[in-house]
Amino acid sequence: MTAVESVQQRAYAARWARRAAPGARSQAPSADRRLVVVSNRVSAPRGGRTGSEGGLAVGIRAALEEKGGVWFGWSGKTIERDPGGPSIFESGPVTYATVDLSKRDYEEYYNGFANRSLWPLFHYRLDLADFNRRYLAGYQRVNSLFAHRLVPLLKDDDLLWIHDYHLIPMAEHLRGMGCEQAMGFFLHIPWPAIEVLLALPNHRALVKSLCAYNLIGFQTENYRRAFLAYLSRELGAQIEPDGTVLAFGRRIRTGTYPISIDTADLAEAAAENAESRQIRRLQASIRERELIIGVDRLDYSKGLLVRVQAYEHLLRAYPANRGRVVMLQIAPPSRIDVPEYGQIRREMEAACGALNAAYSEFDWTPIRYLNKGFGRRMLAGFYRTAAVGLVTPLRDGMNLVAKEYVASQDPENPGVLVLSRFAGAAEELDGALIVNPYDLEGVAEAIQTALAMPLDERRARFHGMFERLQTYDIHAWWADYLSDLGA
Ligand code: GDG
Repeated sequence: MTAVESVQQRAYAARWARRAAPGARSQAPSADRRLVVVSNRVSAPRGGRTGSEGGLAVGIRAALEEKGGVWFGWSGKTIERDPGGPSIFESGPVTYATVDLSKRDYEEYYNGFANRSLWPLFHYRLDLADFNRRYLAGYQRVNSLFAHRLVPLLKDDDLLWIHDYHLIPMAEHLRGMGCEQAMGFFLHIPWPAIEVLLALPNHRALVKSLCAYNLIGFQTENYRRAFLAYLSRELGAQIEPDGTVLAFGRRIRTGTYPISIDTADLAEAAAENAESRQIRRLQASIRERELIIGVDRLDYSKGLLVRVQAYEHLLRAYPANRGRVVMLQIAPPSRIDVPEYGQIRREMEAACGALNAAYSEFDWTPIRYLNKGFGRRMLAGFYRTAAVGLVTPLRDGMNLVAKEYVASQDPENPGVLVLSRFAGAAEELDGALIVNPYDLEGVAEAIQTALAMPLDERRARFHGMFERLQTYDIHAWWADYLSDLGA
């Protein structure tokens, strides 16, 4: 273990110990304050839950349903005219407040600065980043619009929790309008190394706007340190040993809060679903073969192409696997109006088509590539059926699929997780086979190791990881964050 790794392990161990202490959650000083969550998309439960919402939405909903409060953000609708006030919808203890976006705002803020400037940059894809100033203007305009629409809904002692890269400047706009509430920000994606961030033309202004928050949360220690390194090197900010920063005349706290999943719920869903009609159909279709599973939004950060290439290498280097393994790659389309996503879609179709053309037999197809999504419970059953979970992002803030795969396993006969070292989850899931996704042969070797791993070792690796996910689940995640924000 390196020095950095051991510091990270100690930080996580302390957090888990804190979480495990009896009554820890109820001591949160934020307990009696109203929670106001702001995220780009709000997933209001009209007509019931779809079962297909992503990790961020599940985490936020878990907090709001337990604590009550307001969830504010974009409705997901675009309109021709300028957007009006928020639409309000109450459901149980949660008030949903959503605004529509004009087509221009959607283009410049969402498709533009968020998904063509910040997303590629923060995932180290400078080759794909477009720093068009029109996008930046749209980003500031929508953050200002959100702030103006939110202010009338706020009370003085609300706790505001703002999520992700779409909304970094939100607090600065709110502060400019006189809001003095405690405001926290959580970054779901990586914080990049200094030299990468410097490529952003407005990096200083963006970091300055982050400093309007009271607490900035990161997924891993690495990202938090990269942020502190920028502050200290580029701005000469003073960093206290506990991670508190003095910058732009403000005192800001930073912390690491690795997002998690509803472990118990998912484990139960996977066990219940193991005998369902669909899972039996899946099992019947693969017969006695071993299943390797990948589940990802169709995004260039997820390392989908290298995964197909590594799988091809497995079939070439270890030909005994031909006819004996099947790979199931589920990749629902994502951000379809952004051109780079059309490109990855075409590349994946070509790569999977070529692989199947080269290796298929009359009674065996090596890869099943599904360009659509499934319900959460069904996914849990898929994970449980798979002997190997293959998660190979080139960069990923956390990666919840890795955690979901582990939580869904049969404890008596668990599968093996093969996980990229560049996923935030790799800092926690030490029972996985950790791989470098750029090393195709290494990934193929790891899959081979996973397929051949004895039951005892699979169990031992699974139990350690499952225990962590039980202790530090999605409830611990939000309770931990809000307790620090309210402190
Ligand atoms: C961002 C960060 C961070 C996927 N396909 C289906 C489906 N999914 C669900 C998965 C998982 C979620 O979507 C994806 O979460 P990830 O964490 O893997 O990735 P991002 O969407 O990129 O999320 C990431 C996360 O925020 C949370 O902080 O971990 O690093 O990039 O829950 O299961 N769900 C259903 N059907 C599908 O076909 N129901």
